[in-house]
Amino acid sequence: MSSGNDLENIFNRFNAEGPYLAEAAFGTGHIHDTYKIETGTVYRDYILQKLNNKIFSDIPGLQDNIFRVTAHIREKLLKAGERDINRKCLTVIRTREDKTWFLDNNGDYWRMYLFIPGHRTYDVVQNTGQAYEGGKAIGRFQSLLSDLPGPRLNETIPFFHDIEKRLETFHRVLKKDPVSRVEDVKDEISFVLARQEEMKTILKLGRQGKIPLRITHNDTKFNNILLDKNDKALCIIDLDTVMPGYVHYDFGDSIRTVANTATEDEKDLSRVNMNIEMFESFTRGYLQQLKNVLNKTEIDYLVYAPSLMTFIMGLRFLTDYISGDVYYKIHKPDHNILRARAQFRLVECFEKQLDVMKSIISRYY
Ligand code: ADP
Ligand code: GN1
Ligand code: MG
Repeated sequence: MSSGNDLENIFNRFNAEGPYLAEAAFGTGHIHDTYKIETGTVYRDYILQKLNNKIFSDIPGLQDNIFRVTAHIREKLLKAGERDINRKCLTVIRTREDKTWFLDNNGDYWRMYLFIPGHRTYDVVQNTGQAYEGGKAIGRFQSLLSDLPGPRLNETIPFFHDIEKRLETFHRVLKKDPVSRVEDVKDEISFVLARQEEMKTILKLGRQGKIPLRITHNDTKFNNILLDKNDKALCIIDLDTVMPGYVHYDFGDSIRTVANTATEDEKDLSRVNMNIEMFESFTRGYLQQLKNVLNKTEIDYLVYAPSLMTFIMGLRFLTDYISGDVYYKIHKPDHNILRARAQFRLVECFEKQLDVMKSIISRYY
C-alpha cells in the first residue's frame, strides 16, 4: 500500500537491522500516521510514525521525554528480573545521526520503534480478565515512573487535561462559530453548560495542594495497552503525553474506555452503557499496584475521575466539530459530533453509578 511518503527512504535513515520489504498503515490512533514496516522472517519488524507536529510543537522535546521514560522503565523491569523486555517496553530506534527523530525535506518529523510482535489491542474490552490486566498495567506504569530521575518532563501539550482551559477554548469557538454548526448542537452545548462548574473539582483540589502532581500517562485509553495472545498485559504505548498530571486523569481515561459497552464513536446511543464488572476488575488491578502510594484525598475523589475524563473528551470532540474538524482524524463528516454524543451519554451512565463505584473503590483500597 502506498502512503504517499517515501517510507523506504525514511526507514533507511534509522538504524534498523533488516532491509525494508513491505509497509502497511497500522492501528486506529487519532493523531499520528502509523505504519508497520516488515523486514522478512530473519529480522524484526518496526513501527514508523509520521508525527503530528501541528499538535506537538516541540518534537525533539517530546522524543526526549519518551527516551528518558522508556530507558527508566526498561532498567527497572530488567532489575526486577523481567524477560522478553522488548515486548514489555517500547524500544526507540535512533537515526544514523544518533537522534531519536528524523526531519525530512517536507518538514515532517518521523520516529521509529521496534514492532512488538504477537500483541493485541481492543477498542472495546471483551472480558473482565482483560480489564484487570489493564488496571494492573496502568497502576504499575505509574509506580515505575514515580522515581524518574532528572529534571521535570517537558510539557508536550500545555494544559492538556486542564478543564478550565478546555472550557475557555470551547466558549471562544462557540462565540466564533467558524463553520456555522452551533445551531445544530444546542443539546450538546446545554449538556456542557449544566456540568461545567462541578467538573472543576479535581483541578481545584490540585491547586489547593490536596492532591499531588505525579508523572502520569495522560492518554490511557484501553487500546494504548498492548496485551499478549493470552490477554496478559505486555506494554503501555503512546507515550507522547507522559508528563506531570493527577492520577485521576489516567484512572478516569482508562475507565472511559474499559467500562464502556460500546465504541467511543457509537451512533446508536442505546448501546452505550457502563459495565460495572469491568469497572470493578480494572479498579482491583489498579489499586493493587497503587493503594500504598495514593493519599486519602486521591482515593476519595477517584470516583469522579471517569465522568471528568469522559466529559473532557466529549467537550474536545464537540469543540473540534464546532471548529470544523481541525484536530482529530475523522473518517466521516459527522464523526466528531457522534463521538461527543457517545461520550456525553457515557457521562450520564457514570453519574448514575456513583454510589456503586464508591463502594467498589473502598472495597479494594
Ligand atoms: P496515536 O497517537 O495516533 O494513537 P500510537 O502511538 O498510539 O499513535 O500508535 C498507533 C497504533 O500503532 C497503536 O494503537 C498500536 O496498534 C500500534 N503501535 C504503536 N507502537 C507500536 C509498537 N511498538 N509495536 C506494535 N504496535 C504498535
Ligand atoms: C487521542 O493518540 P490517541 O488516538 O491515542 C488524543 C487523546 C484522546 C483520544 C480519544 C494527543 O489519542 O487525548 O483521549 O484521542 N491524543 C491527543 O480517542 O490529543
Ligand atoms: Mg494511540
